[in-house]
Amino acid sequence: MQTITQLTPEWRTWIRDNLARGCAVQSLVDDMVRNRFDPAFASAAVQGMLAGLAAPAAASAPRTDGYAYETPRLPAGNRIRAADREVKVALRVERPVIAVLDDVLGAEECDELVRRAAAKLRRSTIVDPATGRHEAIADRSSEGTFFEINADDFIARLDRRVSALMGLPVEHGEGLQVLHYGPGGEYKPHFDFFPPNDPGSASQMTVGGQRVSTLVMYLNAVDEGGATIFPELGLSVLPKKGSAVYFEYANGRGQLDALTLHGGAPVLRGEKWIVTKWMRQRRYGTA
Ligand code: PD2
Ligand code: ZN
Repeated sequence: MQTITQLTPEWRTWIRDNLARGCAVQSLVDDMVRNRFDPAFASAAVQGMLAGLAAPAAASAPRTDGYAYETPRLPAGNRIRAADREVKVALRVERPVIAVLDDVLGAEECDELVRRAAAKLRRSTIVDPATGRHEAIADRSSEGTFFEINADDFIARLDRRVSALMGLPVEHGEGLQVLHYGPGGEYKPHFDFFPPNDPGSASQMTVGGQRVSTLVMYLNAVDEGGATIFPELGLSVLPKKGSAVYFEYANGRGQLDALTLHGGAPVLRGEKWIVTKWMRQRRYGTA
């Protein structure tokens, strides 16, 4: 049975009204699943709206759920000088803040990352919302591996470039994570921030605080499928070797943008390799 991974305006209103009435998150998720919603999507959607509602609404807040858009951390312009490389901006979305970027990595850099990662891939995990522990689940059918910040000259050069692009110091970054998806591999829609009401989030945020932005860089072109999807926007970014999609979801007030719900669509043919950088509010690494 095909499950639903998109919210209509009616469902948004239904979730918002019920949360405002004090209904339990799980009861809303259960109702949505009974109405054919994907369970992980329903949970992420309700948690995300709760995050938006719980955030203090500024008097000048431009959006109904209170997220105030500030100047993006990604530099302005058609081209961005990112440390040692000039990156081209192919697309910008203002609300939520998303950009598609070309030439973030050279072809040889992509191949080198794949070569290094292939030797030490492990089944990917997600953060269990209840415990904060990393668990392997069916929603994320990929394998991955991390590279410590500044692990060596090659990784340090990429960390510096990505930090310049994302407008935050290298030390705010988690180590680069390479992911590999085979045919059928996917990552169901989710938020990259830690939902404030999940019991497991606090332990994730003790070092570095909340995640604020993501850069997903594509290490190969996928034969069919494998787009990065933003279900709230109806936007699909197709993998292109060396290109990337950037999005940010936490502002200076600590509000979180639920419109950045996103996922990795199933790989229908071929394979997909990406490398991801997540930035934190504060210093995360020891670099
Ligand atoms: O593989 C992707 O395109 C993807 C999509 C959404 C990866 C992630 N999120 C992630 O690693 O957080
Ligand atoms: Zn993600």
